[in-house]
Amino acid sequence: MSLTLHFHPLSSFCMKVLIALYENETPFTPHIVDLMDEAAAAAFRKLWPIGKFPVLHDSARSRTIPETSIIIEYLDQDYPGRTRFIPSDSDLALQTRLQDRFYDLYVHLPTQEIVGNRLRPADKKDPFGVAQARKRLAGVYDMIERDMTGRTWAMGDAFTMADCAAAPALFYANKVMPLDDHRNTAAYLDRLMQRPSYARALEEAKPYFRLFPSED
Ligand SMILES: N[C@@H](CCC(=O)N[C@@H](CS)C(=O)NCC(=O)O)C(=O)O
Repeated sequence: MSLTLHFHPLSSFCMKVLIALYENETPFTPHIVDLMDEAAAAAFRKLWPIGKFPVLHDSARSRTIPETSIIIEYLDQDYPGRTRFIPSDSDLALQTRLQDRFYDLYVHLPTQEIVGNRLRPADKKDPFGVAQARKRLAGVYDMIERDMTGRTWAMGDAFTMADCAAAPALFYANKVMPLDDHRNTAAYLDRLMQRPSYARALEEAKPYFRLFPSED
């Protein structure tokens, strides 16, 4: 088994890659990184000085691959399975990458901003940043609601990298700003949560959910 994933089960971006690995039952060695542990964090930064996880290491090719979208593209290219994450048609591939960027940058990052603010000390809160993030989420919820009309997955009938990105982004976004009357989006999130690959990642994260900050 040449692949090792350095990750944490509670981390939303790590879930994105776990979904891709579980979709194709790709064998890998899981290595849980506790960033609160100084030695573990220092060892992890040697692998990827930016210090954000997940990071995939492939000992067969001596490659260290950071960044979720790049990891999923790498898996699709070098360890393909029954679920193809990037369509072979070049236009559809571009649209898939756009959807992936959309969920990462405009759903996932504002959600991270809101959660991150909850973890800040009382005198270091950023209410303006949180208000901006909530405004961003409100706008993108409306866009997703329109886009998901009559669609099963982000790209239509096929499950792709865009859905790997959407699942944890929408899961945590819904926790900090409920989807409420965005019915197509809520139904899409339900489908994502029932997808066996994501259901498994959520099940494995359960023991850590008590660490999620639920209050602003
Ligand atoms: N653009 C990165 C984002 C990864 C990311 O933000 N990971 C978070 C966990 S969800 C992290 O490592 N946070 C710890 C830190 O920033 O110190 C990717 O797609 O891999």
